[in-house]
Amino acid sequence: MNTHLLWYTKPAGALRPIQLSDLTNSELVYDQTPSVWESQALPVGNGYMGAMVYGTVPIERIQFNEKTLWTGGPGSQEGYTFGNVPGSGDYLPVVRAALARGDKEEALALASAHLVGSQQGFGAYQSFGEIQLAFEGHEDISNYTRGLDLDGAMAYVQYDVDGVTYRREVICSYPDHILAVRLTASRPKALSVAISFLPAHQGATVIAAGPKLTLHGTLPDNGMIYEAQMTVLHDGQENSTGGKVSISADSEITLLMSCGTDYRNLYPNYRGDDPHAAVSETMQHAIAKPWAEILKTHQADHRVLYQRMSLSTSLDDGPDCPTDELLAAYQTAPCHGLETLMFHYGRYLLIASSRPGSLPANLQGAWNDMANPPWQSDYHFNINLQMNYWPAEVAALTECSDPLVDYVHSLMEPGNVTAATYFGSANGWAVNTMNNPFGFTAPGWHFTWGWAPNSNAFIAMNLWEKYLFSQQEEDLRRIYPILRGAAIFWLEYLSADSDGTLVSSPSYSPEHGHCEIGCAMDQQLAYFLLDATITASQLLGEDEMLRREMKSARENLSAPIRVGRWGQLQEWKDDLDDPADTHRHISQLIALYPGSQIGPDTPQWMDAARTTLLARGDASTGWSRAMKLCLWARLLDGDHAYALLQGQLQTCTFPNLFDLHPPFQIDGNFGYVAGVCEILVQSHRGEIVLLPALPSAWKSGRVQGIKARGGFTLDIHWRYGKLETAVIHSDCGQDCTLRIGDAVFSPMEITKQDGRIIGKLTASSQPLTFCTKKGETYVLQQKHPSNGGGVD
Ligand code: FUC
Repeated sequence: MNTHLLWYTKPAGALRPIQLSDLTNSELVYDQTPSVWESQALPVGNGYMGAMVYGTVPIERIQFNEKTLWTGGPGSQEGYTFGNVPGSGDYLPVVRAALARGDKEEALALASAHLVGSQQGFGAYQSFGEIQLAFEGHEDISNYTRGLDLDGAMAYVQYDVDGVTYRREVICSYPDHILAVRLTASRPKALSVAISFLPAHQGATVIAAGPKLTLHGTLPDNGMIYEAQMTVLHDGQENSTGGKVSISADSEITLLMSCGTDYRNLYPNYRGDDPHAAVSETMQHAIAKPWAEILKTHQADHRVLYQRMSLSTSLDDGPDCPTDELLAAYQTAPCHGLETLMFHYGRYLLIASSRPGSLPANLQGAWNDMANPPWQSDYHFNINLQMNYWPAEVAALTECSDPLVDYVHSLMEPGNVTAATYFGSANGWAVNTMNNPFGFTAPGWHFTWGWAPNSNAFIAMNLWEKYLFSQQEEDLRRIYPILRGAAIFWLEYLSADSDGTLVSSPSYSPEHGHCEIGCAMDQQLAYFLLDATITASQLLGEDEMLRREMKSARENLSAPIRVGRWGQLQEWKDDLDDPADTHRHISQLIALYPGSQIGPDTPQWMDAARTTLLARGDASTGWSRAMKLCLWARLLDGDHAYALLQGQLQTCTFPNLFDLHPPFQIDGNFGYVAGVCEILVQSHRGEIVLLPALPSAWKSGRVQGIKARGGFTLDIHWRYGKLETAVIHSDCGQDCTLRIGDAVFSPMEITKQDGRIIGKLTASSQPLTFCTKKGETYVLQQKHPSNGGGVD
């Protein structure tokens, strides 16, 4: 099978509907039937824009988004204060005092009343509209197929009517900043179509003039101006009336669509220019190019990122059958090709939803067809946004995390007001559980999910990882002010507990509780952040005084990791964990993944993490399964990690391979990619470990282009469940420390490019450290290559 292609023999809406009860034993009951949009349509995107292609006949529907089209924020009818409620911070000492005297009920009541934000004007991510293409007479069709080519970044639909083959291709180009649709017919003069724009919001106007349609509107809620222009290039006749453009072409039609809003990510107004000029200019550039050039530029741009990695986990990928059938069959007969396809799909989705200059990927990436999407399709900082970017560095898509760096930077100014308003920090910055692109940094409007001071540190972890992988000073300089501001927040927010140690108070383990002092996640993230910022300041030779303060705070933190009475890793400072608890958040294991405080050299903590994970069980919602996949990989248990991976495909994946929470939430797609990478390579504890958690089911395989911290790119080949060869490219000339697990046949040798042997490694031997030169390649292979002995 082609592991870079999703394909179907029916349009969206005609696949067998999914019964959620069949799919998931999720703890969140979601009683809506999944929509065709979320479960069957296919996504294209260029970071700025996203579109979902239905592949329907006789009317094709292409629903589209532009990432900045949001209700809420400044100018919102409801009013907007960035969520901040002045005076809230007066209650911080009062809540702390209640906790200090052990009155948790009183602390929770006070916190619920006062340590909350205002929901006013939070807003939601919006659908922009839909392009409809009506093909008269295309009722009786045959040989229907549609698909999404991940390598070519193109959705397509093809079918026959009366002996003519019709094909449409849809792309969303980053270099040209447009959506483009190409229509062809195999017989001259057989192609005609009526094209219309359906705006998602009332009050928008659509004007058709010549070959052009313009959709223009202002969101009633916040006055945001939006505009989309579509130009139809063709070689036939056109007729534009009643908001539609009808074309009868000789052989081909190309639609180009550009759209934008007057949003600008600039505090405090978040408004820029009317989008008309920019949208028109983009269109002018695009219409000057033939389709072939637009396509070529688009695919070349996409492939620079997409082709950096390749993966196969088996000699036999699986049958060449439609993706929905493959997924259905996976319930009983898992095929490795689908596992690989899901991996490539996650990489594709990140490229399509996060490119330099765009807003970051939100809860649904770039795709939403509603006015009130689940959780506003916002930026959630208590796991979801972080998970979106977990694959970015290790899966060689570092450019895709650029929007995250810019975005977090933009939170510092509004976040400083929130830090001062709620957390007693005049000089730091904060963000909490939920955030919109208008600087909403306040706690959420319910304390029990909305209070999340650790969010700044948690997202800083993604940024720090960017530097750990790239080793570029430029990255370090970009992220340092963000880390520094977050570290200052913690220095000012931390308070002394009765035992004299520094704690986060109040703290609330995400979505789980209780109102406590020093929950594990807060303490672990404070530790991580201080530690990383100390290192960063040392590397840059800056902030010596501050560094001293950070060191002292780090040493005085209440222990971030504690082992409790049933051998579990404690979620709270007090030993409160319930062994029967199966909550989806496992925030106390952040130190295992994505953090790095827990590792094989801390066996007691590894055991405790395992005990916790076993108690929580495998069943869960989409993102939580993906997180458990990453965690089991870090516990070096490949078979358990694989069980999670399989479970995600069996219970949390729609036929279009979107992850479901339910409903659709994209974090699980990204967490899946990160988890597969953790299975193949780990590098979070100062050494590169090859195949640390290889599932026994993945007998033979190859991964190319995977990244390791320290600036290395690896190609790894395994056979019979054992490492065959590894090629290590040194991207920045750092020393390399390499370890191989038990999955090797015989002693292995590492050689330089010139063939000289650097050293030997055997199963479970000590790691080998060697110098590398930037740009050079090092090869690890068996000393006496085996000719097998097992079964592939
Ligand atoms: C977190 C999770 C929920 C959901 C929401 C968008 O708060 O606890 O399960 O994923 O984000």
